[in-house]
Parts: sequence; structure tokens; C-alpha cells
Amino acid sequence: MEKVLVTGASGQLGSELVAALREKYGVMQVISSDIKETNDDPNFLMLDILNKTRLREIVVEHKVTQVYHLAAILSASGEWDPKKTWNVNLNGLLSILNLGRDGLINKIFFPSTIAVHGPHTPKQDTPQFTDFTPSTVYGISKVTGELWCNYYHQRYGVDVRSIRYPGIISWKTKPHGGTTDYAVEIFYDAIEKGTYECFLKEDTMLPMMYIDDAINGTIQLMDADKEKLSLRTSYNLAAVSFTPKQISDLIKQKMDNFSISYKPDFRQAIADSWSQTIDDNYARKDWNWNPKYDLEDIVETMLKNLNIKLNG
Ligand code: AKB
Repeated sequence: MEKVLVTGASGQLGSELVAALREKYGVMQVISSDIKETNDDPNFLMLDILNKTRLREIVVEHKVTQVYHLAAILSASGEWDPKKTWNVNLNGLLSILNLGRDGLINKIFFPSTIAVHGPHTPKQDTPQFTDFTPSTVYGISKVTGELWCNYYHQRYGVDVRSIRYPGIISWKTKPHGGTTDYAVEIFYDAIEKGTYECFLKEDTMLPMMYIDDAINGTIQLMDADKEKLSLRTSYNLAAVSFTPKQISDLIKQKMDNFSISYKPDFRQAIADSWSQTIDDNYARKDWNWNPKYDLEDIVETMLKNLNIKLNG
């Protein structure tokens, strides 16, 4: 019987991953944890990922078998405090990997990101193996994290699996501190204000993915036969790529009065350093990755669900 611990569980990805894992394993088999208290979760534990002793205690006490380690500081917020970002993103991961090395847990999931790419990486169809010279501390921490995952797998046999997520679009929990966050904010502002001021230029193309695809892909990778996995750094994963103008044009088709303006800030340089489209052949070949949502599906699903959430 699996017992799963999810760190960073209150975040955009965590909140929906916990729900999906609970459908699969049962509510009491999946412990959600985060640095902040939450009161509406029957199986929640407060955990600062830098507290190694508490982490180990939880794993031993609850006989945890798998950890989905989502706790991290993202690309834009990371730039405000590089040292803290490095500490949280890297030392948190090392504590989890050590639990795998010591035989306390059987499987680990580590989320990586398109932020591992940098200004010298080819922007179109970015290959699995390419230049990794990111310009953000978040990107640096994630490339290093990938290398540690690979090292722990090769040296200690730790079963650690990872995906390089693009920007994730969802309506249940808002993202915080990322460069791709505009692609969620735009829907909130369209519904609440009828207008959106975008912090990226209109022609900034970035890879994105709807949350259901991200969750399904994650669980698919974690369920995959380990003999089929040829990569223990992190898998490139693609779904859609679009610009602020393209998504706003589709929103306008559904909301006549919607308008958008552009006021690029420091996040523009981050976005400019990332890939635009991704080659995810390894994921397709090794574990049959196949996303379902295109941009039109995303716009329709987001507007429908957010309208209900915000307007009842
Ligand atoms: C961010 O924008 O920082 C994240 C990411 C692409 O990893 N959404």
C-alpha cells in the first residue's frame, strides 16, 4: 500500500495533484504538507522543507513510500532573494534524495522546468539535450537539482523521476511568483475587470500546458515501468505554445468587451531567455506522453470554470 507525501501541496500544481493522488490511493494515504497552515484538509501536516529533522520524522512516523517534492520558489520571486531561493530549492531536494538513499522511501518526484534553458538554448523545438545556462537563480537551482537526481539514481539506485514543466494554466489555485503567471492572471482580470495589463510583450511566445495534462503526465511518469525510463535528469514536456496576443485574441472572441495593454517589466528578460517550443520525443517514446488540451480548449475551459467560480 502506497503512502504518499506531497510537499508544497497548497500551490497551483500541488493542490490539484493531491486531489488526483487521493482519487487514486485514498484520502488518508496522501499527506499534503506546506509551510502555511490550512484548515480545510483532513490529512495535512505543516512542514518547512528546510527542517530536515521534521521531514525525516514525518516520513518514518507515517511510513511514507513516495514523495512528490513540489516545494520551491519560482522564477520571478526567486530573483528577489537568490540565496534563499537556492537554499529552499536545492537543500530541500537534497534532504528528500537522502531519504531515498537511506532506503526510507521508494520513489521521488521532482518538478523541473523550462527555466533550465537560457539565452544560448535553441528556442524552437528545444531538444532534450542542449545548452543549460539559465539566467535565473530558479533555473540554476533546477538544473543542479536535475543533476543531483541523476547522480542519486546512478550512485545509490534512488528511483527519482522528473518533468520539465512549461507554464501551467489552471483555475482552482492561482500560481505565485512565476513568469508564465500572466496566462492565468489574464482570465481572472478578463472576468473581473474586462481588461488586463500584461507584464510581457504581445509577441512573447512561451510553452504552456493545461493543469489536467500536467497532472495526468506526472502520474503517468510515476506509474511508468522503471525499465522504460531512459532519463533520470528530467523529461522535456510540451503541450501548446502561444503569445499574449494569441491568447487575448481568443478571449476577445468569447468576450467582446475584453481589452489588453502591455507594460513589460523585469519578467520580460526572463521570458526572452526561455524556449518557445519544446521537443518532447523522449517522454512520448518512453512513457507515451500525449497531451489533450490545445489553446482553444484551454480558453474555453478556463472561461467556463472561472465564470462559475467568480460569479456563481
Ligand atoms: C515560472 O514561470 O517560473 C514557472 C515555470 C515555467 O517553471 N511557471
